[in-house]
Amino acid sequence: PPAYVPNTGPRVRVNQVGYLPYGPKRATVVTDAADPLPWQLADAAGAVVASGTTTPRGLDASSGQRVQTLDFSGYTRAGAGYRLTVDGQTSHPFDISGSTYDRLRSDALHFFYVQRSGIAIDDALAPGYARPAGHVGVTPNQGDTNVPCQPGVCDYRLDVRGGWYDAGDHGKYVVNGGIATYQLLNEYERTKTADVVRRGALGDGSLRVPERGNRVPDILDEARWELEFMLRMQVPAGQPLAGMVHHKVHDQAWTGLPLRPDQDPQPRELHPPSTAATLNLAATAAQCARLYAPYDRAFAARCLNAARTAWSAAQANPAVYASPSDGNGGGAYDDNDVRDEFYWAAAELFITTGQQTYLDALKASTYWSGDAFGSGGFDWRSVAAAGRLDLATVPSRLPAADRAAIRGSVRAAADRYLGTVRDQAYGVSITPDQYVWGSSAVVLNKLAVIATAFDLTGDRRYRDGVLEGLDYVFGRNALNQSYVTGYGEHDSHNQHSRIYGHQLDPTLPNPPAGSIAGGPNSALQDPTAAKLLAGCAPQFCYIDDIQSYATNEVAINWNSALSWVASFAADQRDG
Ligand code: 9MR
Repeated sequence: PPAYVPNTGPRVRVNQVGYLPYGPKRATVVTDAADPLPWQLADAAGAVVASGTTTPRGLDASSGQRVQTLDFSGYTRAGAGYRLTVDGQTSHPFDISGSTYDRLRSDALHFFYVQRSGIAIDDALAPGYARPAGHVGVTPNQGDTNVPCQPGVCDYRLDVRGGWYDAGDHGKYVVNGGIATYQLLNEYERTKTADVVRRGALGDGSLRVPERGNRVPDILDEARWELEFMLRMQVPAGQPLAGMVHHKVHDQAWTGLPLRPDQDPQPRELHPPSTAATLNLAATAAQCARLYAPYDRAFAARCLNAARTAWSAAQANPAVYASPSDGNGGGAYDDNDVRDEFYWAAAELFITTGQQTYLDALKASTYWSGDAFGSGGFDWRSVAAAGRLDLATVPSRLPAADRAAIRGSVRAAADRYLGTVRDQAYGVSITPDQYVWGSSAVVLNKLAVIATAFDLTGDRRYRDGVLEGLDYVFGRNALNQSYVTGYGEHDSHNQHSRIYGHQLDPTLPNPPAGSIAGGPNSALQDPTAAKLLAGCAPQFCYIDDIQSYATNEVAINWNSALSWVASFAADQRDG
């Protein structure tokens, strides 16, 4: 028998949070029945308000289950506490509401505030999460205000305070900080470029951050916390490799759980610069230059200068790779193919400056005509899509014919990803082989591509695909699991984290509402998963246990994906 048998609840699987009145509404039923089954939708009072029959889908490879699907999109009346009944099983309750994603839009961003390093977390802003500033040089901390390099790497020390803790550890990585920052900045920039947006929803006063009331959109305040950190990671002028960016800063050795950041006694070390980290700064600092210009011209200018310096340094040092074995005390985030990072950085610099040199670099890139959208979407290691999406959506001096081709490539990728949502009986945007470390973000980043196709075309098939794809995240899946803390009847809340250690110490909190778990990972890359989940079908390779870092961690790049898609979905309330 398997070592762990999850409680998967009723066999009717729904989005436990809700459905938009004018969005798609589908559910999946686990059943051995071969023929279509009758289904009923009941309101909170138990009255049947809609009914129909299911569609058999056969054996689902992602779960190993026989399943059927049903569609109640035709029912549009808003309300709370609806339930579906099929095959003698009644689903968890859910809402039909235009505000289904409103709270998630801000909660998914609030996660970043609670993850901040270098600042005391204020109980008034984050009740239950107050803690002293982490890594500001107060004992027992040994950084991050005056951090030496690993032996032999450099002779100087840097003040690299601030930024966000990457995930459940206390490390801070420029590769990964980069994609998370990109995604928050793009979430903001989308409010200027897309048609269907709720203006002001990300503006000043929208988030629980200390900077609220400063007349700067709060999402920009949050992203700036990481930008300032990444800027500090740049090798100073006059030093060897000046302009390059240190790959990461973290503890010399792994610490145990739980451990509040301010109590971390480990020595901190700067790891060698890398071309990938340098280009992550070039790209995000170029975004910074255009987006902060209306609010803080000096900061925008500082960003542009850093972006240009980083670009030049990367060109002079195009193949400095982080070592895959540099994984003690922090993640490796290794990547030995930086053609996509060059493309992304060139794209952001070109959009911001309009300068020919960056267009030339784009045209020389393998990604100029090559496919930026792999079957696995995009992630911290594969970032060509980030550049491609921005070239498609942000006004620039790109020649019209080139822009048309780029937009066509976004639509083509969205069509492929949409095909997956349709093929999968759980409506998920990934194929059975794509349940990898951080699969939740693979799902969400594909949805972001589909969403961008909607922004470009207004074609509702794309919008509906995004909304249906989200249902998987909130419970329409083999485990009946909502992967977002505080959302749904059966939510992930024991994610791997040194801060949110409630499972190990009841005086500590669970992750804040709006924190997404990494999600099912067939490779079972931690001892807990390996022991308890051996032999699992892809969707079952997940456990809501704090020890399972390979299936159940929190991370900034996963929450940035959730945040982007949540913001898109919240904008779709009126149909
Ligand atoms: O998200 C990263 C995933 O793509 C890698 O497969 C995995 C192993 O290298 O590392 C993940 O990132 C982790 C990082 O290395 C350290 N901090 C926690 C990150 C999330 O688990």
